[in-house]
Amino acid sequence: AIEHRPSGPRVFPAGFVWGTATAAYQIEGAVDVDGRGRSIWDTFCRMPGAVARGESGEIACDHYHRWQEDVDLMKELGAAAYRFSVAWPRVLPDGRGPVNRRGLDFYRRLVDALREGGIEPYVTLYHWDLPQAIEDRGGWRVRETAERFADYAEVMYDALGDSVSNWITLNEPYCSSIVGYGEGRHAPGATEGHGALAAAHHLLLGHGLAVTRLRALARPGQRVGVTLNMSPTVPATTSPEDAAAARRMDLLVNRQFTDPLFGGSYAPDMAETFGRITDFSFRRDGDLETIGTPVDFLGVNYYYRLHVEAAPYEEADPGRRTAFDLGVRTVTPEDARTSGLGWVVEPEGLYETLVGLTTRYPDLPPVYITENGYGDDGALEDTGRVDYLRDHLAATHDAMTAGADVRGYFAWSLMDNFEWARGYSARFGLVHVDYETQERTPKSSYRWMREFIADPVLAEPPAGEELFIDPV
Ligand code: GBH
Repeated sequence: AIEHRPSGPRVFPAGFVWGTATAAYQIEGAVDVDGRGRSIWDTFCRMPGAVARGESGEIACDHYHRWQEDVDLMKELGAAAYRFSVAWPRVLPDGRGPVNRRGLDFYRRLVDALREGGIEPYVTLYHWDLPQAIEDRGGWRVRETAERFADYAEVMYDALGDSVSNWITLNEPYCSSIVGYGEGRHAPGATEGHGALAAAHHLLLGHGLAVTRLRALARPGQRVGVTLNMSPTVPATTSPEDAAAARRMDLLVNRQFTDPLFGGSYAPDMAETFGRITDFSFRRDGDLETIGTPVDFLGVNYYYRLHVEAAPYEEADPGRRTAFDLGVRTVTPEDARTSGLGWVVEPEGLYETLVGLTTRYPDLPPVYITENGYGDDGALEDTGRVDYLRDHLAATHDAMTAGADVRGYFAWSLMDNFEWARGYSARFGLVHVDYETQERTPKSSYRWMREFIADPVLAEPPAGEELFIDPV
């Protein structure tokens, strides 16, 4: 164990990057405007039962038209950075071939406004909205999609490379592959074992190819990274069965991605765990080298830990009782602190993630927390969100004291938005959005964050109180 006990207030270093994050399909709306092509999320949202109440990102926050107001909210917050994603089908309506100039113009306007406002853009190239035309050719199941992604990355660098210095290839390849092609809970809604693992591999490959292309074009000081969602797993009991179940879950969510990206090898237990559903025929010589192409930073999205117990098929998580039956069930520990959505709130999991990555991968690049946030039903007096942010910032600082090289933090999210399969009922914003009027109203958390960014220090809690509980 690493000693990290804080003494005195937690002071974040000068130059630490503060920002907020969003994603194209969750905020833009305007799905049929200016020549945008269709994405797999446009299709998925029309599948009966796929999204709560049949909602979709068709209008969302109408950010495509209201971006100036949203940039003003960021300026007022005092954030030095903003992480957003580009909708691939806005730029390449068929996923490849002719470029849609009007789509590019939107991102040009946005980037110019950000820079004028002193806000550094962090651009995610892929936050789940695959062009439907690419899905029709097999989507991430097929190798060709990795090549098309690298081509698209180059189109974006040509268009914005003069003004954007921070590029993120993928957001959460775990969700795009396992949740989308394996568990069927995200677009394209498939429940395939081999297909989902092939998708994970091709996403990693596409990332590596894009890094190589972007690196070849980049000017000095420009950087390329990738964002992963990290959820440490905890066995529910001390039984060896639960320990093994937690390890399978850790492989599925975390190590499947981090080992080839930063450890130079596929995770050693891939064959043992997934050998029944795939022969890994999608792997080719040289892929591992491409996937492991060094990056300038790792983006970590952290929300929760997963408490796992072994379970027979009939009792496994319903969402995972697909081609991905891993014999696991996630449980909420008794007395757990939970968010407005029932998610376990455990800042020590963020500490564990940051210190764990640092320990496990000696060549780990600097880390940015590219998402961290709290979901609820949208109260303006969102004390639960303030507590969540404060405690996770404390955990981040403690991880830095313990040796983790963390350079920035992006709160998810600037404003309430389309929360994927949950639709609009789950809200993560620092700013409330009224979807009838599109009125934006800052919440308590927005004001808290503004004060914190202006003076990023967490005072010591009074005796007897705790700012995030020490990890063991
Ligand atoms: C992030 O994913 C996403 O990057 C971001 O777009 C999203 O808004 C944010 O989290 C908040 O959720 O079966 O439909 O309940 C975090 C990882 C993985 C969490 C999928 C929710 C369950 C989907 N997510 N998970 S569902």
